[in-house]
Amino acid sequence: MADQSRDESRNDSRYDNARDARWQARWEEAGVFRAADESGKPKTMILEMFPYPSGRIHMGHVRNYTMGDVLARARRMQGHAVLHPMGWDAFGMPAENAAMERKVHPGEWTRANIATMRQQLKRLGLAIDWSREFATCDPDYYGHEQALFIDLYEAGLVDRRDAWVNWDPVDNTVLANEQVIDGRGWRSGALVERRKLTQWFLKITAFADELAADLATLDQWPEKVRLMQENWIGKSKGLKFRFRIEAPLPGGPDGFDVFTTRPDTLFGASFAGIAIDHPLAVAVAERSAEAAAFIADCRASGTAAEELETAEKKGFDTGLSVVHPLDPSRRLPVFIANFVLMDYGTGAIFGCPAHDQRDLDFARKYMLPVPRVVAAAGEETLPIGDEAYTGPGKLINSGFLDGMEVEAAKAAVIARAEAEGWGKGTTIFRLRDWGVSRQRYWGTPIPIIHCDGCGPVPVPRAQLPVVLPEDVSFDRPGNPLDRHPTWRHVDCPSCGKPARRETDTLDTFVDSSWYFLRFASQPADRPFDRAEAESWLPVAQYIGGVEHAILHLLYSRFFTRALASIGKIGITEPFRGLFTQGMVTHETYKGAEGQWLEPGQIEKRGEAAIEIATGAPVNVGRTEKMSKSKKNVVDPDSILDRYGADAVRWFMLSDSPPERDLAWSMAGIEGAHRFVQRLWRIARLASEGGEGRDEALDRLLHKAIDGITQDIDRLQFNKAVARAYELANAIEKAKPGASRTEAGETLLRLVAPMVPHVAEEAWAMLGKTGLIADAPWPVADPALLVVDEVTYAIQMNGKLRDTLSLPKGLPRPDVEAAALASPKVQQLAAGATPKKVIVVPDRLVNIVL
Ligand code: ANZ
Ligand code: ZN
Repeated sequence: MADQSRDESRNDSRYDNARDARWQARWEEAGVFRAADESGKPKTMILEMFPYPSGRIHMGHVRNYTMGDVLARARRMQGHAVLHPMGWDAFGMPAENAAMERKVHPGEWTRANIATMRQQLKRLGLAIDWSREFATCDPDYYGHEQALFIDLYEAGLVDRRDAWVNWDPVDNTVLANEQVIDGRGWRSGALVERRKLTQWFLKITAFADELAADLATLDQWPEKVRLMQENWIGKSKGLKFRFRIEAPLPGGPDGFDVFTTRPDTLFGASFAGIAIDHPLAVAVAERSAEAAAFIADCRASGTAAEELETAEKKGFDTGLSVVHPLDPSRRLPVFIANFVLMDYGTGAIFGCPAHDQRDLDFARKYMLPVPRVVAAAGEETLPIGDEAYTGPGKLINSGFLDGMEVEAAKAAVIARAEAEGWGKGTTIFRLRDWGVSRQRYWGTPIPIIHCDGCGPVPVPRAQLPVVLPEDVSFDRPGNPLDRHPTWRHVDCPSCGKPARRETDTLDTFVDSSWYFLRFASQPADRPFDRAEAESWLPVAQYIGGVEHAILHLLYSRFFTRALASIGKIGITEPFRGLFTQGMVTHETYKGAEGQWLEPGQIEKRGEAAIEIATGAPVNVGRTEKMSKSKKNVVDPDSILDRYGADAVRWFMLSDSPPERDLAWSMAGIEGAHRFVQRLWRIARLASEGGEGRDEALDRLLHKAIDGITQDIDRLQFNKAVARAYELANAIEKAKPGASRTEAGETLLRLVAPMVPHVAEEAWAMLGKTGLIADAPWPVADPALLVVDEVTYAIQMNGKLRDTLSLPKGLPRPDVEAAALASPKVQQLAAGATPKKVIVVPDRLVNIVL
């Protein structure tokens, strides 16, 4: 087929992108990108975050998958066995919404989208092992996920407990926080209620400490992502202690625990605060209509942490008081306070207004005292104004702590609390257990059966997968699994009596928390084979959007670790390298009536533009992320039709550093298209052959090999592109000859990972046997990389004996060897072996005899 291709294209003056499909078919037939256990080769897994099959591929996907593809192709050429897979994150809400809106089954909608998007991706010529493709909605995939869920359940890493949820009373469903807009359901517009429901949780908090600590080992991750994860996990060290209530409510609790990160400020306490959901607040509200009204009022104005951050501080004085643990003669009033969260720490605090801003705002409003207990030198008598003092200093007005620095005072209070038995040094985390229950149809059924006698019982493994029923209706709101006539009725696997299937499905983030394991190994009878998965993992380079910097990555890290803790896998971190790419953006256009216009509806006239249909002037707006709502999207298919895969790929890599946004422009894609054609012409120049060398071109070529190799290693594709342009320019200017031929052929190999189709075609035209995808990666000759010469002073025992002109940046051993080989040195040394040779790079060598 190579020869045929050569005959057909040999005399063409252009590369015809109709040939893209032929090369794609050729790769597929030859199984070039099948990941195999090629013995002796290093194994490298390159992964881009798998797409949600929403309908069509967008330019963001194109950019993401092109980057991964360049790396995967380069690694193959560099002699690695490469695994570069693709699949579909196929469960989730949009499919159910489509089902409700268009009366189509979510599965049908999803499958159709996958078919479309797979075809689109294939047109890009990605070096993917399609034999490993799967969708998370395949019963085969989610059946294995159910098995893993049961493994975790049996290991005690799954929990079932009550949790507050956002309940939409019209749609009869639980809403995620993002689905609540201004307190109303995003679809129904109904006022959302807070309800307590029994939910399934994965115990991610059991690994909170490790997940935080091991961020330090992820040195190939962006610093900002590690920081975001660290903040999300939110480790705090402090003191947990008990306040005793002086006169408890009859039948009510006699005290409560608080958590503080500032035990040093305990003498500055002027009140205690409890959350509106705190058991003591509930007990107070049972006896006081006023308290109940206050709590209801707080609840109505929102209880999410972000809302409370900005809300006005409000409190209700319970009339109770607690005893100060360091000074039993003092009493502190207890308030129900809106800024205390029930699900952090213990749900209760002591307020120290002088040194905490929220407490200060609160104290000013309720006219509580503001005693200062920490002061910088000279500020001991300075009163606190509107701003709490949170800086360093020494303790004052604090009995036995007076004169201590903050850190010493913290330790002293913790030591005293522990010695006297009223408190303990504690570390807490902001991270919460992962609520995975969704009252939804289109997800992995949770493999549990509820029996009145036995409680929750896991589905026996032999009965997996628990398959979603096909015959469901979406004509009514709520979970179709709940109202299916037969699906939920089963016998208890344990006692055989009639029982009920769990109808909650798993959060789709569970599906994406282990898909890399299934890509690496896909036995039929278990989720993955440990040894095979370990041979590919951890993923050498993971690439995706920064919007997944927290949840998806944290859940994947947790899931891997949880599986490791039960001996299923021997790695704890799934992704060794992580790269977060920028977005693809485009100008926005508005017509005369203020309506959004698509790029295809306008014509640019310099900086200005007109609407093609009407000739009316167009308002050219900001360059923003491509989005359907602003109509500033460019459909990959239409660009592929016109310019071919290589031009699109080249443009995606060329204009911006990959971590930054890339502004789509017609000028950019046209420039990329021109470069693809230039490559073709360069290949034809190379095919002319010739004798004679051109040293300058040789040097430039080897500089390009060295530079492009490093750029690709660092994912700095735009730099690699710039170097390819530089080399192309030089080749076009060079005279025919061996150097030009060599440079042309080598350039093809260097850009093959980026523009694989034209590279294959040209390779074949040049009469090369085999695919360029399989060709070895060029290696730079170090001798051709050195540029300048420098003069070295050669000393013996500190005395100048000779000077040598050597290449700048020459490696130490070479410098040493050159110095020892100098005739003058040889003569003076007279056969003695030097004790030591000191090399100061690019300056001097001192030989100590
Ligand atoms: C007394 C104190 C004095 C505090 C002071 C701070 C400064 P991080 O660092 O985020 O862990 N806190 C504890 N539990 C809370 C809850 N459930 N809702 C709202 N606030 C809570 O913050 C720990 C501090 O946040 C704790 O230390 C507590 O206030 C407050 F000068 O205790 B502190
Ligand atoms: Zn039973």
